[in-house]
Amino acid sequence: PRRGAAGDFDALIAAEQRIEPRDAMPQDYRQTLIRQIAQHAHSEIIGMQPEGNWISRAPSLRRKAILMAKVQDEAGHGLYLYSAAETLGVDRSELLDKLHTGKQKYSSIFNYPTVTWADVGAIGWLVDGAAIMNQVPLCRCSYGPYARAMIRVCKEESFHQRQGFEILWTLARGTDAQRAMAQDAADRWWWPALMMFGPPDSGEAATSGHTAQSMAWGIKRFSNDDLRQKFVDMTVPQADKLGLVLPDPDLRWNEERGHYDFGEIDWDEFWRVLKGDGACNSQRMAHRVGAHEEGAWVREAATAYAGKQAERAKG
Ligand code: FAQ
Repeated sequence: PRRGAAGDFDALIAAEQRIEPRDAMPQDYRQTLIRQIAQHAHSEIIGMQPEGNWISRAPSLRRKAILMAKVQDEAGHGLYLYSAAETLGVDRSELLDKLHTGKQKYSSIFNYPTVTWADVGAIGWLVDGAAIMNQVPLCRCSYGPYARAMIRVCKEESFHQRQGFEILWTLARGTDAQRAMAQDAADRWWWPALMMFGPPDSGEAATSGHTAQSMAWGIKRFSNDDLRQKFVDMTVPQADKLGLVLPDPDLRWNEERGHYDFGEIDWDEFWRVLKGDGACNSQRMAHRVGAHEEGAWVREAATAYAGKQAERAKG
């Protein structure tokens, strides 16, 4: 298909070709991408907080160095994603304002507290595990800059997932207290990790409103429930290897479906957390806004420096 003229968009999508920043695109496609990419970027930077909580208390120098590198990776992911969003004609500062005033969201998962060191392991294993399941298909997303950003992000997320698994592996083979700590973390993170995939595809309560259109546009490649099922199927055998029990009495292999069946998710909890009523929502936002305000001088200095460089280049 040709590029650039109105009407080419549908042909490019039908031919499974990438949409690039200068291509014509429907306003709703642009807005959907801005919403999703911004929410994704916000999740990456807010997601630094729960693990950042443990940097000063990591149990060894090696663990501390690994955790610092991981949290720094999340900052990097945020930066690629804000850059990808900017190719759609929005400004990063405008997106941050929307985060800070609650007009844009970040992932529900980061409103849960990290109360023990094992939570750092559970985040790597379950939260990064869910993130990878959701993000690998986004490497084939129809919007070029988002798809390309996802390739590197996914490589780093796989490393994060393994480091989380390794923390829990070590704890699960430690003392009784360490094993109990690992089990407690799995108990608390399992259900919230399943909620990361978003509301169900169908049902009586609120469902995923954006999936059908996003799939037609090649932004999403699988529905929320399909990805959730893939995640359960991948994770149950890993829990067995760790010797941890997932907190769901209804979890069992269904020979006929070729998938694990699992119990009801508490969608009231999910919507409550989205509305701001999770354990850490206000703490996360206060910390983020505070960090942004304290960083004002850095932004001012960088702008002044860039101005001076531009002056010098001129003359
Ligand atoms: N949290 O119609 P759908 C990470 C909202 S991983 C909050 O299904 P959609 C890595 C949704 O926005 C986490 N809100 O929506 C890491 C919509 O709201 P609206 C970030 C949620 O977009 C690990 C409404 O519910 N990953 O950060 C959630 O088609 C460790 C209806 O939902 C991404 O963002 C939720 N969990 O599908 C970092 C991946 N789920 O606008 C640090 C990219 C749904 O109608 C440490 N995003 N909502 O008011 C996506 O793939 C999609 O946006 C979904 C939602 C699948 C999340």
